[in-house]
Amino acid sequence: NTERKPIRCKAAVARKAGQPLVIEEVIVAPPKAYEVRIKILCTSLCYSDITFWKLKDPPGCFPRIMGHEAVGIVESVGEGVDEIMKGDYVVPVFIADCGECKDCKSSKSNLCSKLPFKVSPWMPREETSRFTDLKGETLFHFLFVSSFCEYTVVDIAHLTKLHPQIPPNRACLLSCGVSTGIGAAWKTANVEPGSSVAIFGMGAIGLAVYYDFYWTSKVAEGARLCGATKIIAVDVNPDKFEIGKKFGVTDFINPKSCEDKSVSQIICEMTDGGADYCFECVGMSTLVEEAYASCRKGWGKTVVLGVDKPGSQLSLTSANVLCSGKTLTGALFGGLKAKSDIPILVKRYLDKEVRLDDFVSHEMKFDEINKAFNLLIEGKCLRCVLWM
Ligand code: CXF
Ligand code: ZN
Repeated sequence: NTERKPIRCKAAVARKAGQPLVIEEVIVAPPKAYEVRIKILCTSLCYSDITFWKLKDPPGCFPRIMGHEAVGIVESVGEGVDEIMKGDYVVPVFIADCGECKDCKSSKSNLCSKLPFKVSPWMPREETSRFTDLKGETLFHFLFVSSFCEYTVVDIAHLTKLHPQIPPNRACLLSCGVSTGIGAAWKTANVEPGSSVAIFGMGAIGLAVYYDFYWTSKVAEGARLCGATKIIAVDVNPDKFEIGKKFGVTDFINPKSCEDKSVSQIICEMTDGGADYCFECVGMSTLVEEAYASCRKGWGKTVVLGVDKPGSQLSLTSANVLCSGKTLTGALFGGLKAKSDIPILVKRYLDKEVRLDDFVSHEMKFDEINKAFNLLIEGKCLRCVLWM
């Protein structure tokens, strides 16, 4: 029995920025108050893992155990934990849902103010690490999840219990990217059937956004679609276009072959004045500006989902903002409230409405994690699931 004892197990440690992860043994401390230690079953890669793994500044966050899309089984619980038990099937999420603060109690926010989101190298509540290497050196956490390890410690506010019927290699997708995309269309934009949507960037997040658009339309029985529906995908990688069609994209724009026109000009022409909803899924400020320019005056809404470098700035003229009547918003986790919305997505998956299967382009063993990193960097992979 490992309960309340340190566990020695295998991890993929990011020792230095941009350097291949090192598979090594580490020590995982038992959970403290309001924490849970979980045995990871599957973890998948999200582009944010790459973004922060590459990042040299701020210094001091390495060696680190990265990974934040995962699913696992509770191995032991700390003091004060009563909502979750040993043996529970759980999904960790990088934002908290404490259920008690003003934000968590409101249906209008998913930004917990008791345990606010930050890119921290520690646990959220008791700001220390639960990981050490075999030499006794501290290993830092990542996004309050750190799933590139056989065991990890997660705060209860960051865990959602799952229906046991969803398989682990699908459930892990709900931990970040796919939920973010679906949530952005469903909760943040509230896309109506018949609207036009432009999606900038076609990683897993982009595909989830437009997939959700189809899903919304399907629920409305397509009766109100009236043929005005457009789902425009913008991406510089033409390989993504074929995949996009599988998910229902109606039009493609490759910015590299636009010649004398800008992407926003083309979108405004295609949609007779601009798309109803634009989603920036890459994390590039110039693309946010382009997305904002592509949404319709009066009611257009642009949702920022991509993660740009820290400090990256947007440039918009205030006259344009004043006169356009457009909305620009961001959404962490697509505006979803983890504890209440993930179970809804699970039910929709089990009811065969949300087809998570289509997002999994690769599956491999945890030990092959560096191969998975390379696939994602090269844009050859949508979601790669790693089995522990
Ligand atoms: C991101 C969201 C923005 C900050 C870093 C983490 N989430 C997950 O990929
Ligand atoms: Zn992510």
